[in-house]
Amino acid sequence: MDIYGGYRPTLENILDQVLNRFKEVNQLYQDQTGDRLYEHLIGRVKTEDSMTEKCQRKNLPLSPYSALKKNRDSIGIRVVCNFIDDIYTWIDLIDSWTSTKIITKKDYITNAKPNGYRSYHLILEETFPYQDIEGNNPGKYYIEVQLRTIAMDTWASLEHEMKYKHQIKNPEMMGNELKRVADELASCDVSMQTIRKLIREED
Ligand code: 0O2
Repeated sequence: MDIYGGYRPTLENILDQVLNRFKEVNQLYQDQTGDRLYEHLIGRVKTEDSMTEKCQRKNLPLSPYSALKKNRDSIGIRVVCNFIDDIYTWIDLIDSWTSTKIITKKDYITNAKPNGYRSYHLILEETFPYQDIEGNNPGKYYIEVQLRTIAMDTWASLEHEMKYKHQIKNPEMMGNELKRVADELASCDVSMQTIRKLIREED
């Protein structure tokens, strides 16, 4: 069964447009200030298997409506920044986009998850000139945006890898170790931020 009900090309198209917008904003910021607002940017339409698994996990019917409306991360973007401040600059910028509505904000940077996961998550709602699953045209689509520093991203990638690909023999010890590393990396992020501030004050 096609969990996206034929909408995948539309989702890919929207993803491209949103990625281009982030690239343009970054370029404009760089032209104006000399600094980049992200180190790298990635995006994906969630795979059919992953969306199917998520619907099953949440006890949702396996339907395009569940995939596109009940779940709001069919389109996902990850903005990996050099410094913590850049994440909050992005949030202010996105907040100012008149065509985009931020419908949820989850600040796992100020409030890290108990396992040490840090990131800032937004769900955006935006109208595009394509019919949506409810028959509206222009249609409403959701985009999940994850904003992180390089250090947060490194941790999340390794933690994800270990959690899903390895049979952990001592999960409690590994969990404690991962949490310790997450806290050390968070402390490095704060130090790097302070160094940048000091360098900027010298200019
Ligand atoms: P994938 O394959 O990365 O897309 P929701 O999505 O709202 O139904 P939840 O848990 O409320 O579920 O959303 P939340 O907290 O915003 O987190 C969703 C995404 O954040 C996950 O997507 C992961 O990408 C990432 N994430 C959250 N917690 C962790 C964590 O502890 N470790 C790592 N490595 N990533 C995390 P998916 O759909 O799980 O997977």
